[in-house]
Amino acid sequence: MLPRSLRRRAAFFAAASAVLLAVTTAGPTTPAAADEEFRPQLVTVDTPTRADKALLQTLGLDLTEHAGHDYVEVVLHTPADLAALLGAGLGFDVRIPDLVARDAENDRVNAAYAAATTTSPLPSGRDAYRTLADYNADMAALESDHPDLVERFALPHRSLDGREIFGVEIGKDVRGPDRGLPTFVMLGVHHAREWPSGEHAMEFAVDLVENYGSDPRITDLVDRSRVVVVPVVNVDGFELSRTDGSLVDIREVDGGGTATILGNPGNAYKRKNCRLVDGQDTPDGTCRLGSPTSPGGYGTGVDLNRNYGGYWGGPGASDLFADPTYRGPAAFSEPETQNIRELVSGRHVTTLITNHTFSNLVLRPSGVAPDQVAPSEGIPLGNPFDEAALKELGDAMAAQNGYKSQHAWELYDTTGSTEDWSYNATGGFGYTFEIGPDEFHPPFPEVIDEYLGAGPHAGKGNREAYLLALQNAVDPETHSVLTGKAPAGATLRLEKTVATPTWESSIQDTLETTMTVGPDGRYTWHVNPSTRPVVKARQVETVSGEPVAEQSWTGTTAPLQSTDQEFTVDRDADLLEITLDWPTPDDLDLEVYRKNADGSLTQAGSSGNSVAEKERVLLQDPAQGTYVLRVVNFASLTPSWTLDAALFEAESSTVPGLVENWTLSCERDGRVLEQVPVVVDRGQQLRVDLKACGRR
Ligand code: 0X9
Ligand code: ZN
Repeated sequence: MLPRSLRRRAAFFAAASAVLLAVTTAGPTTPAAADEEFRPQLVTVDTPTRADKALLQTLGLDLTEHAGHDYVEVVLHTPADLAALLGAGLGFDVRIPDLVARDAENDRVNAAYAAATTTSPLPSGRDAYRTLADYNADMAALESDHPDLVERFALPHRSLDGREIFGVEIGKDVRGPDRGLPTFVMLGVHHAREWPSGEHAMEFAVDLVENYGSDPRITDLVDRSRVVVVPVVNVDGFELSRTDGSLVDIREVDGGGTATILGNPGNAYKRKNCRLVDGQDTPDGTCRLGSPTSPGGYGTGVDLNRNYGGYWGGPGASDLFADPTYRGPAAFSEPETQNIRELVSGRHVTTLITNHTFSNLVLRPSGVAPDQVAPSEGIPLGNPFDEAALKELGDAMAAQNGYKSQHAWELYDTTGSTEDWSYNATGGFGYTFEIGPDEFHPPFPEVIDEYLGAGPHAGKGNREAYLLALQNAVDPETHSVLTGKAPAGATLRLEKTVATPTWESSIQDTLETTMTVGPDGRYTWHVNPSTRPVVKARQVETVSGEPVAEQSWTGTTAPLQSTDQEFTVDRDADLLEITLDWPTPDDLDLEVYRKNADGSLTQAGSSGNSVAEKERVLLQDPAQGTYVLRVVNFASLTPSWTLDAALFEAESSTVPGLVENWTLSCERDGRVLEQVPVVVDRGQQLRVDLKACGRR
């Protein structure tokens, strides 16, 4: 998704041009002439409050499901739609000024590229987006061409519309017994319209398989791991978006009628899954028909990236079925998320990447800011226990693809996302990649550039970022290792049943994995730590009392201008809080920089809330020195403001944590012969000999 500051930078200009258009249509221009100039367009409407959203819903506009807590993307079909939006007084910016032209242009570029290309530089050589059938055929071919290295498998649950969902497992002697190697999981297309997310997952699978045996680095990584790729998690939604997706301007077909261009038949921008009626099963094969109240399927469905268990039901996820971020009636209510839950619960997934589009981001947990309190826990969330290591890998991957590495919550709040569950439940590292700068499914050549890297990132790109993730997955320093003696051929089982916090209560997760002891009577098992990070001792910072230093300014800043103030931090403090306030429902932003010795500036923080929300930047442990506080006016007409900088001392307290154990069992001929509790930390190697298991 588009970063907010960018959206709103566009907002000022868009609002200005919209006003111009309104003036033109009110003048001598005939309505017919105005209609000719108008093109169906996608706009982003600012809806910072529930009241704004409610107001927007009364206007009879075609709301798409691309929305967040403070905005909704809306298709404007006619000048009357635009007038309705202007009349309501909601701020908005134009995202795609001519949707039909944009889609036709993408089709044209894709067709031209495919026609001019025999094989692309991608590992598969493909020159066009896959369909669902292409994915399934490619996975089947990968398996039949490399039967010792690739196993295609169906996930346990069919999709709502009745489709099988496939993945591939890649590993040396992949059909042989499980020998306790760590698993790397790569996912794509949770959101139907995000086609590049599946392409990159599939290309990575092909890349590993095609280069196994010839590229020493890839050979080593594959020998030391099992790689599981599920390129299309939301098969139903993807099939609709991919094959029923051409935007057709129905007004040209039905002589200027009222049919919506996206509603019939275009599912190009579908996001969610194929739940048609909340809480009811979707009869197989009916999704394409959609629901009469939801042309094209925009309103219906569960957002799979809000349906996982990690803090499910909290901020950044809607409880309204028609909303784009509908979380579902319960955590893991959908077969598509159950599939991934079972996959991750049945292996030691030490690193996971879930791909999305767009915004060029590498996102790491958590989905909610550290000062928020989940009612289920009653204390601030804090940073993830492994923040330093999560950041290190996130930054390293972002250096390959040129994306921005950040906490997921810095984009916007989310709960119930894939890695917020997988990390909380298992401790395995998880990341969301937001591929590409500005479109859900851009022209195909962009998909190639993002995978292989272009410009300064040529030869790196997501390919190299994924290889770093796989390297992390096999690195014993980032997980735990159990070794020891056990009878050859015995089955070892590691099990743990835990309560994973949702926002208001918890769900029960059972993690259960097995491996088979090799013929030499020794085993090495790469596992996730026994204690989950979410229950480890937590460092909580609370600000006590009055600021130890404070300074205030007032001023005015003209539209599109900015004003700088300097503030010096002259002592050790725990927190620097900078707030910006203004009297009207306008839009100012705040940027904070550190002033370097040579006078240059390094950004230390920024706050770009939507219209009517005030701005606040918090810097933890601010270094001493001079800071430049910049008030930026994007769209305010009455630009007077108050700026305040305050330095605080905080009290740090440790909330005690839990120690959890795995239960390790040794089984022969289906009988449990030995069972021991095992406590093992991240980075630790523990020897557990299972001697009793060998006795008759
Ligand atoms: O909103 C989402 O689900 C993701 N963006 S998208 O445009 N692909 O829909 C971002 C999710 C970020 N949050 C976490 N990964 N926790
Ligand atoms: Zn997405």
